Amino acid sequence: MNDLTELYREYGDDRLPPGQRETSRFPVLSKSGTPSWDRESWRFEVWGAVDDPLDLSWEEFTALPTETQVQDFHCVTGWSKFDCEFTGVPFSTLAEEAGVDDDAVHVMFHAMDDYTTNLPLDDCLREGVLFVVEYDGEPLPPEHGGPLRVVTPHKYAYKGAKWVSGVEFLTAPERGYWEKRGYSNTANPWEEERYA
Ligand SMILES: Nc1nc2c(c(=O)[nH]1)N[C@H]1C(S)=C(S)[C@@H](COP(=O)(O)O)O[C@H]1N2
Ligand SMILES: [Mo]
Repeated sequence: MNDLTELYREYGDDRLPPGQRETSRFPVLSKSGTPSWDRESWRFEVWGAVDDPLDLSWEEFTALPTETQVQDFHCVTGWSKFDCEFTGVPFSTLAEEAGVDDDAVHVMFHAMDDYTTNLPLDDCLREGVLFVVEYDGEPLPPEHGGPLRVVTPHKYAYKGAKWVSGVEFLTAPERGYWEKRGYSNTANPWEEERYA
């Protein structure tokens, strides 16, 4: 088990970012409800500035090596949940599988509910960025993004796409769903980068 709860030290003195309150619940925030999926037709794709685009079935995806991490979760609406146990495939593992091009600088995550969110490639390659399949040792609940979601402990949680279906590597920055609608593009919780 990898403990990432000390990650805040890079950004500030307090584990709880400014303007946040701690909750023990795990609230659900979705722009448009929980999409349905089935194991047979589910696909996960990687495309764009890569040598080997991927198109994986659920069986193929879950054959990738996973790790379990404990990390904190910060929602831009003001709550933080400490000590979430997530099991998943590190972003860096998928990047290696796909062979990211030298000119890739940015990433767009795509989700089954037509949500998108973007991050610089460097931010994605950090240890805490996981494609999560389990929460607290159980399959990720559908309302929290099951079967597969992204988590980004160094950013507000809108940078982590629930129901993620694909990753696009880009040679120039682009903005995702909330980033186009007034949320901060950079989303650092310790700088309170909430709205642009
Ligand atoms: N696909 C998708 N991912 C999403 C969202 C969404 O609406 N659709 N909402 C984002 C927002 S604003 C937050 S705060 C977190 C909430 O995750 P939770 O519902 O598990 O708490 O998911 C993020 N990822
Ligand atoms: Mo959010």
